[in-house]
Formats: sequence, structure tokens, C-alpha cells
Amino acid sequence: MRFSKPIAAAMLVVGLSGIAGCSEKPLTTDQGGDPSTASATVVVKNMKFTPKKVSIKAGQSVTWKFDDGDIRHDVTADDKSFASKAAVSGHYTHKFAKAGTYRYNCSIHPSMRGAVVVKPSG
Ligand SMILES: [Cu+2]
Repeated sequence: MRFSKPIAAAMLVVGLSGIAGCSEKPLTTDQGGDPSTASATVVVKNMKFTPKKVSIKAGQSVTWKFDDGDIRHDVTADDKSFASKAAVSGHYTHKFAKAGTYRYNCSIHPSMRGAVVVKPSG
């Protein structure tokens, strides 16, 4: 049993690094776009989108900021024309090229709803 202690210690180290190695990918996702140029920002917090409705012009973009503790949310267009990944932090930016009203929800919590009103540019 004299030699078992170092082996056990080595196994412990391997075991711990193994656990660290298989940790999930962080849910922080900066999903493209430049939030500093977004024309509107929607905060995803307290199980809702705030403000619920934003207005922009065609060609402008909206950034959603995920900030609801451990609760994962996403941004999914009702017509699936755009969708973010689920995230607990970070941001998602989407550019709207065409005028129209885009309703969206969180696919994880479908009662969370919002809308982007895109007016014609110029
Ligand atoms: Cu959600």
C-alpha cells in the first residue's frame, strides 16, 4: 500500500481535470453584429422583453441583451425569419432590411413576446 497514495493522487488530478474539461460551453453568446450601432436595444430580463415593442427604420438593427440570471432565453421570430441561440448573457443583434412588423417570442418561454416595427427608410 506504500505506492498507492501517489497513484491515488494522480488519479484525483486526472479526475478533476476531466470534470473541468467536460464543463458545458458558456452560455454567453455574442451573436454577431455590432451592438454599438444598433438603433434599438431590448433587455431580456425578468421573463420579459423590455421594451416589448421597438420601432426602427429599414436597414437598422436591434440588439437584445440577455440579462436574466440563470434563466436561458432566446429570440425567435414567429415566422422563424430570425432566431438567436439560447443564452443567459451576451447579446444578439439582428438587422432588419425590410419594413414590416416582426413579432417574436422566446421559444423556451412562449409567453414572452415582443415586436419590432420596421418603418420604410428615407
Ligand atoms: Cu425565455
